[in-house]
Amino acid sequence: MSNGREKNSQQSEEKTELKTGKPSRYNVFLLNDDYTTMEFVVNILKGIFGKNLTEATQIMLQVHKKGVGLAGVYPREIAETKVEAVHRMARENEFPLKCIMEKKND
Ligand code: TYC
Repeated sequence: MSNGREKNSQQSEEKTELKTGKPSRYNVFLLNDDYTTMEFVVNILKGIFGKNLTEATQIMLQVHKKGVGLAGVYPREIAETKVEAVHRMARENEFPLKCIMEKKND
């Protein structure tokens, strides 16, 4: 945990989870850029997000046309791991692909 704000948001998330009995879920989005290849994004969606070729192609094209697309919805720690995996794969392949996560409304 890197700062106070993150600690607070995690504490309030834990309180909500205790009250509702349900873990918070996070949307994980891929962002468009001009350099990452379509083939690489499809492979990320298949390999990291468990999509089949048809689903992966649809999501990749949504990102390419609209700028952003939903790759999956997960509990916080799994979402964090997915975001890191995308960034590590992108870095290793010298692509600028970005991936973000956003808490869903409880
Ligand atoms: N816009 C990229 C291209 O034309 C393809 C792309 C799609 C890149 C989705 C990133 O998340 C992304 N090669």
